[in-house]
Amino acid sequence: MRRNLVRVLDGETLSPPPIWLMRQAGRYLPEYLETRAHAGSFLQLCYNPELATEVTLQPIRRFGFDAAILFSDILVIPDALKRNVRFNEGHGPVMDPIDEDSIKALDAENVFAHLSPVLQTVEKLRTKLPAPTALLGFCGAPWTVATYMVAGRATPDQAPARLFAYRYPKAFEHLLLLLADVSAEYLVAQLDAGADAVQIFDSWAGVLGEPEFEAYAVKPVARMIEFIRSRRPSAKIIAFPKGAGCLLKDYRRKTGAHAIGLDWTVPLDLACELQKDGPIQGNLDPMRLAAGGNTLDEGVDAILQRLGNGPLIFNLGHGIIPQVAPENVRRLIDRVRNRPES
Ligand code: 1CP
Repeated sequence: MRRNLVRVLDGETLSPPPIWLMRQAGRYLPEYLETRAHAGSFLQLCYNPELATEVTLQPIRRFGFDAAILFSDILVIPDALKRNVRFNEGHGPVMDPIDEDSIKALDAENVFAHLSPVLQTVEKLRTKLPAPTALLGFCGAPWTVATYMVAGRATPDQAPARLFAYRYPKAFEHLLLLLADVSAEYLVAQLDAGADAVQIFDSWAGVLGEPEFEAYAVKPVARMIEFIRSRRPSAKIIAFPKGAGCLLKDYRRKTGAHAIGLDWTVPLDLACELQKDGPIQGNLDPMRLAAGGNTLDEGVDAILQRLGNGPLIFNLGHGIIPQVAPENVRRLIDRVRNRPES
């Protein structure tokens, strides 16, 4: 069966466009909070195929999105690389900050044994999802994952990783290459386990200057996509370089991604230009979803008017925030699927 999301990734224009939302499973849903309380820690939830399957399915049951995204996190890779990742309530992720010597000592040997519960979740999901619902796998882009590994925590601008990369360019490049290779293999494994497509999240691409964007955001993602294509030529890949702005222009050609995820700051004119080269995904401001009402409707209508006549996957420009009322998500989906004639 050719699922709608895959049809758009193949270049088709669908009206209405398929819709899913980044962070569609998560803290804005009461059923998520309940399951999470049973799991113990957030990471235990990620590594429990039964419960991770359940929280992936929750937004599908409630809203009938066109795609489910595997419930996991980009930081399972540093966790599998033994960086002692923890998620402390209210403080975001923390891990042991990496230095030059610990980069040399990184050992990718047992990464796949460690990640096998996540791959079991993908297999389970494919048997439980409704047939028309696409399943998305994902990972973080090497730059974004490296920023957390260097700082050992969330930061507002990834200054520690930017500084580290200038001071220790060789070690930093080694880290990016290792992450690219492990992550590419991980995505191939997710595709083999039943994912219809995969998304590479480069959430921190926007803090890089132009030469650094080329070296740290474009090159490693291009390397990953080349590897994935060499193993699975029909693999469908979405890349989301958040905050890339005008550097988005050559990103698809340089990385080889099928579809480009756009954050909410990307002007619809630029989005239209990018759509001439292939499918795009995005880009409603998550705060419009939180605000609801006419603010939400106007944002949806503007996107559909400008981008609805080309290959589009409707999404937010970044993840749902925990304060969002579930009824706003219902309203968004209804608006996308049954937009009044203008
Ligand atoms: O339950 C909780 O309190 C934990 C909140 C949470 C959730 C629900 C975290 C911690 N991760 C997730 C799940 C998650 N993370 C998914 C699941 C699928 C879905 O979208 O429904 C995905 C795809 C991610 C990806 C992720 N994790 C990214 C890339 C996307 C983005 O938001 O930019 C990043 C940067 C992370 C790191 C991370 N994990 C969690 C938090 C709070 C963060 C961000 C830390 C920061 O502020 O820098």
